[in-house]
Amino acid sequence: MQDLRDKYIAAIGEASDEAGLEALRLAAVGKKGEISLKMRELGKMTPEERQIAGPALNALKDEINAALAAKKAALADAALNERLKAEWLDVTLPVRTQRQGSIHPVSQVTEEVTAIFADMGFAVAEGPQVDSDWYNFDALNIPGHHPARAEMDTFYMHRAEGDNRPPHVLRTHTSPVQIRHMEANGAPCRIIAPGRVYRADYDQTHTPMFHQVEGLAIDKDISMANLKWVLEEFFSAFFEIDGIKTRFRASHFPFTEPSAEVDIQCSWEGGQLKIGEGDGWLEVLGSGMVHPKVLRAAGVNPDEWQGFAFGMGIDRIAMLKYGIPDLRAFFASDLRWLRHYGFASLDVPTLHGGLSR
Ligand code: 2U9
Repeated sequence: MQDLRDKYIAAIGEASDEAGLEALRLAAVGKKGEISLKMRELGKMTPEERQIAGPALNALKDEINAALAAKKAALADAALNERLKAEWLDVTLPVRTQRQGSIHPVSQVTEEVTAIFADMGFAVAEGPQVDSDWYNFDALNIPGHHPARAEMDTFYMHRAEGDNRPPHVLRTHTSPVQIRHMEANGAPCRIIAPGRVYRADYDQTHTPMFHQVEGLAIDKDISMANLKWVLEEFFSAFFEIDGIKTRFRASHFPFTEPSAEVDIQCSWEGGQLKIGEGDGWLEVLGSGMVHPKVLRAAGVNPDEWQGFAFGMGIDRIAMLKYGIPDLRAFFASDLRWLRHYGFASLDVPTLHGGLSR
């Protein structure tokens, strides 16, 4: 027994890894280990012999198990120390000056738009990208039979058989965000809702996911005149050109009455687009006075409140401002493209610091 003890205590002391330690455990106290086999021999002994050998074997087994556990803990400590030595990090190092990642033009333009509207008192509202067809359509005065439902090429969520919840869709515009905002906060309100929207459409000028920003201002006496001023302020700040002219053309949307499509002044000389000069016009936005039915659906009394709404494509205005020719490149995750069109991550656009650095 003394030999067994010395052999295993020495071997455990010398074990250099967990696998070696486990092999020793099996050889000593495993089912067919040497000490276990010795314990089986107890049955063949006389009661007197057993009284001496039994407790001695148990004590030996306990001693070996304790040595194994201690060695296991020591090996784990040593392994952790090795890792800590290899994986240390100096958090006091200065940041890298070389640009690594960059800000996507859609993120940059969303920040720019947010900064400009924040300056005019608009808060940012957000909502779910999957919403019920009530929030996406009915509340916006687009009933079930309305052609706009089909025109918007809606993605419907799959519903299991027997699921009686209302149909859900990937939102086709950010308008449900404004409905939810009015429902929760009532009037007056002044918000923009930027975010992803989805329509089943894919060609040179359409992607199934794109980005919109919509605006909503509700108060007692808001008119189309306020809308025109806000939009002209926005375009001048966004394109960094003073006094951009706008043109309002009568249009029709189910959620606004009256409705107008808005163009900005531009020239097309030598095949090059220049914004804010010349006698051409470029359509950039849809807008109007919020339809009374839409206000009522959102729990706002249209006899008391009125206001304007507008919507535009963020990807589209990003292309115009930064001269990006191909919409699909926005979503191709091509690193060379991102390095070319991306923005420095520490340069946050602000009105006083400059938007498009
Ligand atoms: C509420 C009430 C009214 C938002 C509006 C438009 C006109 C519009 C398009 C521009 C280009 C979508 O990205 S696009 O294809 N949008 O023409 N959007 S008025 O009207 C609202 C929104 C919310 C509660």
